[in-house]
Amino acid sequence: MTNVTEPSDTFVTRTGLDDLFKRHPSNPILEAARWPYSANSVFNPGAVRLPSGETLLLVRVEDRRGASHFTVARSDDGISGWSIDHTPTLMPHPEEYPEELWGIEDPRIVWLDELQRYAITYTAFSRNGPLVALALTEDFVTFERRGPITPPEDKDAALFPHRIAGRWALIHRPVATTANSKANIWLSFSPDLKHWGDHMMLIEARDGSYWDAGKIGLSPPPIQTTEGWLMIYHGVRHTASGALYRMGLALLDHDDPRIVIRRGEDWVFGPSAGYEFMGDVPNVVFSCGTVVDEATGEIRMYYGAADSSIGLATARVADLLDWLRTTGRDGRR
Ligand code: BMA
Repeated sequence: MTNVTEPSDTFVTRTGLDDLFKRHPSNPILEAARWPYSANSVFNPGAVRLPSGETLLLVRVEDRRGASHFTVARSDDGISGWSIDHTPTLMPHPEEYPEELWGIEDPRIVWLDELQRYAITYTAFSRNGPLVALALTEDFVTFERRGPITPPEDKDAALFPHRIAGRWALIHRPVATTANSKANIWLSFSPDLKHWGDHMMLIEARDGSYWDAGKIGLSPPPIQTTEGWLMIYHGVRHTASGALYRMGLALLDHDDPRIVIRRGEDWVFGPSAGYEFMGDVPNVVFSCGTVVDEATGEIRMYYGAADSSIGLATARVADLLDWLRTTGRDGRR
């Protein structure tokens, strides 16, 4: 007879968790030191694969004042040989868009078939606080700004690529004005990309010691899979040495994304490499874009490391879904 408690099945299935995402050996793949013009840091890029097969990153570049803008970087293989615009691609334009006074940040890109254009939802930052703004583009050369689509404080937003039951749907992250400033993920609907309503809380930050207690937000745009919309979201843990940003998974119903089918309890990707531990904001991995190779089922996640450089991590979509199926829980909590 022994009193030693056997590990539970749940524990056993959690081993090997670190292998879900694999860091690329040439990480960080993009850094300010290799930028064609003076920049403090390059991070949190939106990502898309163009019809030509090229990977395009819309990179958040922070200048030495502290304000951010976006610059396009293109690569044939999505890993190396980046061709970077020699001047900023999209600058804040506070004269016409005062909400961009202190910069534009964290773009999420989605191709909208109906409009035949890419939609970029990004954070516009000013003394009124961060809010979500929308711009449309065909070619990442000229952009049509549609202005703010949410009031502050709100960020971490992405559209779904097509209408759902006749309306556009937006995932975003408003911050509550209650004493604890709890920040949950919300879903809103619009007939025209301008007027938004039927707001509902989609996924709630957990409590206590959880990695995603108190503050969560969408990371890349939702990813269409055979089992529903795969959502990679970030969670923030407040520690004695500051905020710790990690990412976890949830799955939304394909036809009705108000339904949360599964939510993982553990984080699946967190800082562990030197360039993620050290930088302007240590202990941060933060993704705004993925590219999925339909033929191989591989997902490439581009992410900001320590708000300083850009890393690439890959996983198999089937493994992420399998992990959610075996270890996830039902529902939004
Ligand atoms: C979040 C966002 C990200 C940033 C992260 C860590 O609130 O503003 O742009 O990477 O904080 O600083």
